[in-house]
Amino acid sequence: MKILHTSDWHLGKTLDGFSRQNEQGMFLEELSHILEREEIDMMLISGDIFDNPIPPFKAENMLYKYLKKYSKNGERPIIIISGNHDSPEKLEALNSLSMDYGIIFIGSINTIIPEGNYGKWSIIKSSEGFIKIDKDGETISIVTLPYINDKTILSQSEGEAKDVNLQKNYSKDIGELINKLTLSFSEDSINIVMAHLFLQNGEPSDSEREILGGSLLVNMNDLPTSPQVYALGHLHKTQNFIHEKSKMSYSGAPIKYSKSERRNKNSVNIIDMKRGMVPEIKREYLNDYKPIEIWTAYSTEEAIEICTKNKDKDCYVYFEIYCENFLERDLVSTLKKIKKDIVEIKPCLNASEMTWDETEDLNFKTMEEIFFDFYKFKKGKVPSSEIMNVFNEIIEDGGYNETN
Ligand SMILES: [Mn+2]
Repeated sequence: MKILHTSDWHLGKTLDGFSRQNEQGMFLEELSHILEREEIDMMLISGDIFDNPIPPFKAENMLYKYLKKYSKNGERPIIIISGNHDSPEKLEALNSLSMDYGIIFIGSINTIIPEGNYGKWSIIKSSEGFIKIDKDGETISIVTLPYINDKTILSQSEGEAKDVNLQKNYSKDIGELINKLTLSFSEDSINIVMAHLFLQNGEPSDSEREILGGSLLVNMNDLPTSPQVYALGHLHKTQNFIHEKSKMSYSGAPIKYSKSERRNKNSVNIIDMKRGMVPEIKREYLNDYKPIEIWTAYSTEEAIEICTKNKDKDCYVYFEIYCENFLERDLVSTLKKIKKDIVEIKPCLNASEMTWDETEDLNFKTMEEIFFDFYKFKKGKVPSSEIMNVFNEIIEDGGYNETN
C-alpha cells in the first residue's frame, strides 16, 4: 500500500502580507500529478491545512476542488486531522458533503466517524480517535490525533504547576492517550498514528527550553512503539526519527513559509507499507515555486545596483542595507519600484547608533515625522507605507490638529 503523507499546507497564509495563493495553487496542482504518477492508494494530511480558522474563500475553494480531484471519485481515501491553526468545528462541518467522496475530516479527539461505506472503501471499525479502513481487501488502522492543547488534556496540573511539570505531564498524558488508542491496532492490519504535535527527539531535558514557541513538546520515550509509522504534522521542516520499531516522520510544509525556512527543501512523504513490515519512507521533493532570498548591500548605491541587476528574478526579497545613517524614505520606494516583491528593507546599524534623541525639540517636527522616527528607533526599520497610511488616518480621525 502506497500512502502519501503531507501536512502544514497553511492555505491562505501570506508572507508578511504578500499573498502566496499562486504558489499554493501550484503545489496543489503538482500534488495531483504526484498522486497519479506514484499511484498513491491513500492520502493522510496531518493538520494545519488552513492557516486560519476563517480562511480566505479562495483558499477554501481551491482546497475543495483539489481534494475532490485527489479522491478519484471516492477511490482514494483522504484522512485529514486538524492542526492548531485550523478550526476543528469548521473542518468537521465539511464531512456531511465530503464523506461521499471518501474525504474525512477529524477535528477533535472525541470525534467518532461512523462505520460504513465512504466513497469506494469502508470503515469497518471506529471509536474515539480511531478508524479501521478496508480498501480493496487491505485493512489500515489509524489512530487520529488532532492538535491538543494543554488545557484539553491536563487535568492534574491546574494553576500552580510549574512550566517544567506542565511540560512533563503534557508529554506523559499524550503518550498515555496514544498508547490507549493503539490498543485497537491488530496484526491483520497496517498500523499508523496520525498526529499534530511537537516531538522532542528523545533526549531528556528539564529546562525551560522544553517549551518552544508556546507549544508543549512530546518526548519520544513517552510514545508507544507499536505503530509502524507516526505520520506527523506541526514542524515545517521534513525530518524522520526512528524509535525502536516505529518510524516517526514529519513531511514538513510544502512551501517555505518564512525567512527562516528559506533553505528548507520542501517535500511530501511517500510511505510504502505492508502489515508487519518496517515501512519505507521516501521524500518526494517539490518545486520551489518562488524562493525567499536575503539580499545585502553596503550603500544605497549598491542597493539600487543589486535591485536593477536582479529586477526580473521571481523571488521574495528581505533586503538588509548596512549604512551609517537611516535610510531615506525615497530609497525604499525607489527599490520597491525597481524590484517587486521586496518584503522588507532593513537598515542595519550598530545598536549604539540607534538612539532616540530626547533633547530634540519636537515642536519643529510634524506628527508624521515624529511617528516615523519613533517607529524606526523601536523596530530598527522604517515603517511601511501601509503603516504610515494607517497612522495618518488615525490622526485625521482623531481630529488631531498640528497647529495646536
Ligand atoms: Mn501546527
